[in-house]
Amino acid sequence: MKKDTVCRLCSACCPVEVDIRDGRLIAARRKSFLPPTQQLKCPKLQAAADITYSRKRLVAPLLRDRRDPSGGFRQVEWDEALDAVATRMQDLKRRHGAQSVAWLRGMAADWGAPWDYASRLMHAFGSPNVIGNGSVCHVAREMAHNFTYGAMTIPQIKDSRCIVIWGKNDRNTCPPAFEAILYARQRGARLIVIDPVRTALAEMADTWLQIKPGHDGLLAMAMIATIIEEELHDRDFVQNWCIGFDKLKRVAQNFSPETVAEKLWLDAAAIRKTARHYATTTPACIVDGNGLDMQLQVFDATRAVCMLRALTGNLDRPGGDLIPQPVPTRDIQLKERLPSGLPPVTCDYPLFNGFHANWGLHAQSTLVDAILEKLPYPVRMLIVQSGNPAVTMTDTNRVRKALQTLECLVAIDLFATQTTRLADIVLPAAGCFEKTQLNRASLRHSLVILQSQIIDCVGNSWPDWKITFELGRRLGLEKEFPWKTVEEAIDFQLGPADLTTAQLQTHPQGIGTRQVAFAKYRESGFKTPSGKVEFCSGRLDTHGYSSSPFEQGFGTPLSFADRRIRYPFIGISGERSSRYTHSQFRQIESLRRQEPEGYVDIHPQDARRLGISDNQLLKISTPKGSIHMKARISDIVHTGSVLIAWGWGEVDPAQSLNNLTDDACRNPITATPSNRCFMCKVEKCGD
Ligand SMILES: Nc1nc2c(c(=O)[nH]1)N[C@H]1C(S)=C(S)[C@@H](COP(=O)(O)OP(=O)(O)OC[C@H]3O[C@@H](n4cnc5c(=O)[nH]c(N)nc54)[C@H](O)[C@@H]3O)O[C@H]1N2
Ligand SMILES: Nc1nc2c(c(=O)[nH]1)N[C@H]1C(S)=C(S)[C@@H](COP(=O)(O)OP(=O)(O)OC[C@H]3O[C@@H](n4cnc5c(=O)[nH]c(N)nc54)[C@H](O)[C@@H]3O)O[C@H]1N2
Ligand code: SF4
Ligand SMILES: [Mo]
Repeated sequence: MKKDTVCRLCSACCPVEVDIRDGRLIAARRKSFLPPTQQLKCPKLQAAADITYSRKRLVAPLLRDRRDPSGGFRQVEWDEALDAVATRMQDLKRRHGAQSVAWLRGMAADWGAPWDYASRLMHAFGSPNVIGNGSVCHVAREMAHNFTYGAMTIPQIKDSRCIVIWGKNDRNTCPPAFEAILYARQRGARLIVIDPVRTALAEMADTWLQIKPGHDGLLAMAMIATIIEEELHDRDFVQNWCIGFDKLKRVAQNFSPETVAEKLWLDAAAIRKTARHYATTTPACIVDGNGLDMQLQVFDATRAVCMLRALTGNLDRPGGDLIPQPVPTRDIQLKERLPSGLPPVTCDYPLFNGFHANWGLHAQSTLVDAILEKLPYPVRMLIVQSGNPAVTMTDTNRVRKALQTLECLVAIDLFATQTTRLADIVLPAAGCFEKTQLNRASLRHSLVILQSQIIDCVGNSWPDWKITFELGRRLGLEKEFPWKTVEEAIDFQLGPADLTTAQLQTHPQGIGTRQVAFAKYRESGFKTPSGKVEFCSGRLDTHGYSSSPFEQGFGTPLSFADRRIRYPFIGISGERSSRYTHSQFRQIESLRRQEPEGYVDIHPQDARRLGISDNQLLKISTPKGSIHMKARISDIVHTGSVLIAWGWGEVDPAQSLNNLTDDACRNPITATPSNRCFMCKVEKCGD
C-alpha cells in the first residue's frame, strides 16, 4: 500500500510517498517535479525504515532511579512518568513561581503545531518561558527580512534568470530547492554562490565568491555601493516603495568594493561584476541561508542582503523574491493568560521577542544565563522537546553545567542522546511517520500540506501532541486541552482558513488557500511601520540601534578576534551532511557506513606549513575548549580557515564543535552568538 505524508527527518519538509506492508514502513520516496533520472536522492529518507525501527529507539518512559547508585533509569508506565513531570512542575510553581519552569524546543518536531501546543501548556501553567533555537537558526534572519519589508521572502527559483545563493547549501539541506536550481539552470539561469567553502553548488556556479567567513555584511554593503554608484537600481521602485534611500547611499559610500575587498579575501573587480550581474539580470532572486545565521552580525548583514532585493526591484516579482501569503490560523498560544508584568528570561531582547505573533521566544542563550546566573531570575526545571542542547547549544561546557544544575530535567526524544543522559525523566516520542501534525513550513505560504500518521507508533512511544495534551490534563488544564484527537486540535487551529484535516487527508498534494499573487504591495503596501521598504528603520532608531545597516561601521564579526595571535585560524562550523540532521542519526548503521566520521578540512598550504598529513588527528582549540578530529587536506577551504564537521558531539563529546564556541558575545538585538565562525588554533595532536 502507498500512503502520502510529509517527511520531517529534517526541516526541508518534503512531501513523500511511502510504501507500507503489513502496517510497516518499507520505503519512502520524495515527490518531485523533475523526471526520475534528475531527482536528488535523500540518504536520510532512504534510511527511513532503519531510523523508524532502529533497536536504539526509546520505547518506554524512563525515570532516574534514585535507589540505583549508578544513577541509572528504570522503565515506567506513561501514567507514572507524566504524573512525575506534573508533580515536579506544580511543586516548583508553589515554591518559586511558574516562571522557574521553562520549555526548550529544538527544531525536529517542527516549528509548527507542536510548538503552539507547548506554548499553550506553559502559558496556561503560568510560565512565559517557551524558548526556541531561532537565535542560531533562521529566526534572527527572518526578523531582518521583517524589519526591511515586513515578511521573510521566498525565492522564486524556478522562474529566475539569476539565482544568488548566499550561505546556503541546498544540495544537502533542501533537495526541493536544489532541484529548482537545477531546473532553472537548464533554462539558462545564471548561478552566483557566496560561500567560504567550495560546495557542490559552488562547483556548479557561474560565479563563486569565496567570501571570508563572517564578512557577509561587508560584501552586501559593497554590492549596494556598486549598484547605487553605477545607477543600476530600479529607480521607480525605490522612489515609490522605499524610504531611506539617501541615508543608505551615504552609509554605503564607506563600503566601496575597492575599500573592502581585501578584508573580504575577494577582488574588487569580482565584487563589482557580481553586483552588476545581479542588478542587470531580471528577474533575479537571492536564496539566503544558515551561512548568514549564527553570526554576530546576522541582523545587519541580512538586512543589507534584503536591501539588495528591494534596490533591484526584485521584491514580490515572478522569478524574484515573493512576499508570502500566510495561511490564516487561530492563535492558540494563550499568551493572554500570562500574569502581567512577568518577564520571560529573554527580556533583554524585546524586539526579537515581539517581532512575530506566532513565534515563541528565541534568544536561546538567555536560558543558560537564567539557570547558571539567575538572570533575570533562576530557572530550575527544564523540559526539552525535540532538541539536543548538550550538543547543539553554544559553549557546550557551560550548557552541560547548566543542565546539571537544574533541579529537574525532562527530555522528550526518540533516541537516547547526550541530553537525555543528563535527564531525570525521559519521555519516548513517536517519529514523523507515526503522527499527524501541521507544519509551519506549509502555513507560511498558501499551500497547506498535512503530515499524516501512516504507521503505528513504535513501542510505547507517543506523538508529541499527545504527550503535551496529557501533561496539560495532569496539570489541571483539561479545559485548555479538550481535544481527544490531534485532528480535532488541528481543525480548531485551521478554523480561520476554513480547512479541516479530513479535507487535507483527501488532498495529499496540499490545498492552496489563496491564489498566488505578485506585487501585492501596490494594494496594501509592505507590513512595516511606514508601509514601505525600510532602508532606514525608525523602530530601530527609537530602540537605540543603527537605523541603516552598519551605520556605525563594520566591527568585529569573529569571536576571539582580539586573540588572533594565539588563535590564528578561522574555524567554520561545517556544512550539514545530507546523511545527518544536526546531532541525529549517527546511530543508524546504514547511514554511518556511508559517512563513518567527521573531518576538519584544511588547505594544502596550511597543512604543509604545519606538517599535517591526511587523517592525522588534530586538536582544534579556542579559549572556550577544544576538540579532536582527523584532518582532511582539501582546497575546498581558503588558506587560513578550517571547516569543522558538525554534529559529531553526539557520538563523542571530544568532537563537539560547540566546545569551541563562545556565548559571551552576542548580537545585541537577537542574542545570536557566533557558532558559525570563530578564531581558533590548529595543532597536530600531541604537539
Ligand atoms: N556550532 C553550531 N551550532 C549549531 C548549529 C551549527 O550548524 N553549528 N546549528 C544550529 C541550528 S540551525 C539548529 S536548528 C540547532 C539544532 O539543534 P537541535 O534541535 O537540538 O538539533 P538535533 O540534533 O536535530 O536534535 C533534535 C533532537 O530531537 C529528536 N527528535 C527527532 N524527531 C523528534 C520528534 O518528532 N519529537 C521529539 N520529541 N524529538 C524528536 C532527535 O532524536 C534529536 O535528539 O543547532 C544549532 N546549533
Ligand atoms: N541534511 C540536513 N538537512 C538539514 C539540516 C541538517 O542538519 N542536515 N538542518 C536543517 C536546519 S535546522 C537548517 S537551519 C537548514 C540549514 O541549511 P543551510 O542554510 O543550507 O545551512 P548550512 O548547510 O549549515 O550552511 C550553508 C552554507 O553556508 C556556508 N557558510 C559557512 N560560513 C559562512 C559565512 O560566513 N558566509 C557565507 N556566506 N556562507 C557561509 C557553508 O559553507 C554552507 O555551504 O538545514 C536544514 N536541513
Ligand atoms: S531532505 Fe530528506 S530527510 Fe529532509 S525532509 Fe526531505 S526527504 Fe526528509
Ligand atoms: Mo536550523
